[in-house]
Amino acid sequence: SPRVVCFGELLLRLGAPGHQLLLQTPALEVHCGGAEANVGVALAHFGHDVAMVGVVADNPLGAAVTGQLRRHGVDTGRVRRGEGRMGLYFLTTGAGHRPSEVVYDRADSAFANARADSYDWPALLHGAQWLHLSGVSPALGAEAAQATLAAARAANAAGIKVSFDGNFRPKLWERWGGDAKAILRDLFDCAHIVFADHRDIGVVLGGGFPQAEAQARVDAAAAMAFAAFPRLQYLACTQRTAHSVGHHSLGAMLLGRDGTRAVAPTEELTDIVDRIGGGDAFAAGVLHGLIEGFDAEATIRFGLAAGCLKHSIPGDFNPVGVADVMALVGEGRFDVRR
Ligand code: KDG
Repeated sequence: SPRVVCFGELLLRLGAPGHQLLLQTPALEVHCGGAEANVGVALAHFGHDVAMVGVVADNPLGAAVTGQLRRHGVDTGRVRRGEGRMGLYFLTTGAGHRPSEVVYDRADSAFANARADSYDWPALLHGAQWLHLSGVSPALGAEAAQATLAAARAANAAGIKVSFDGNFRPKLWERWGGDAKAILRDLFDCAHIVFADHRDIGVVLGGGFPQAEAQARVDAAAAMAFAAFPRLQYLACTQRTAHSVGHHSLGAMLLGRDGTRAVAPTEELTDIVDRIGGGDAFAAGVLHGLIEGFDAEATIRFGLAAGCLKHSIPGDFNPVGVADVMALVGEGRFDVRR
């Protein structure tokens, strides 16, 4: 049985090639994505047993995406076919001072259409140690929100640790008018670790955080989260400053209820090829550290290194192994000795 189960929507991404605008040329590059699937693929490449739970369209597109996931080592036996279409997103990659742009085209997808009571969570989670969820799924509609919550609660009942990536997507919530604050709050309440910064915590717990230095704001947000959610043990986040589309500074923090506070030194990312999925690669890296029993310092450095590597790889997935991440760590900047 799988060690990690990821639940979420599988998406097709259609991107304008290079730095072109959408439909500037007749070509589109096809990649697979979906935040939770991205985490699953990264973990599979780190050598973990990962299974995906989800619903895809009953057509060749659904089969193709499922096949891609399988080829990356993810168990797709729990991905079923359902009524509805594959969700798409269109990507225009920015350059210089022109920002990237994402257009969602995913209403009525097989995943969004699936009824909450169509998942048998005890069976789907059987034998797992971790369940990874994100704020994307509950943003898709009432049934998807209920399904995500049912998954989290079933995991709690079975003693399976829940990893929750805030991934707040206002564009999706606005479409159906869901109560993001209340629903995300219930999900945070089930989590052992959240990937969230002060903005995500602000959405669920309210509270503007003082215009303090970035790390101090995360400290304040984490303290609020640990007080509000007794089950929560860890909060991890990256801290990003975008200088231009191709040049970002990226740091990361891991905070623990027990007072753990690990900060990975900020990296300069120049010549960014593709930043999409960077947060998912980071989450997978942190989960790898926790699963393997790295200390907090090593965990956050591994997570940040994994996230940084993703920026050099086209597509959503981060198909790199532990050795690739360690090689980056081994350059001295990411010192991950146990
Ligand atoms: O984290 C990457 C995701 O943003 C991408 O795969 C698309 O899942 C997606 C979403 O809903 O934004």
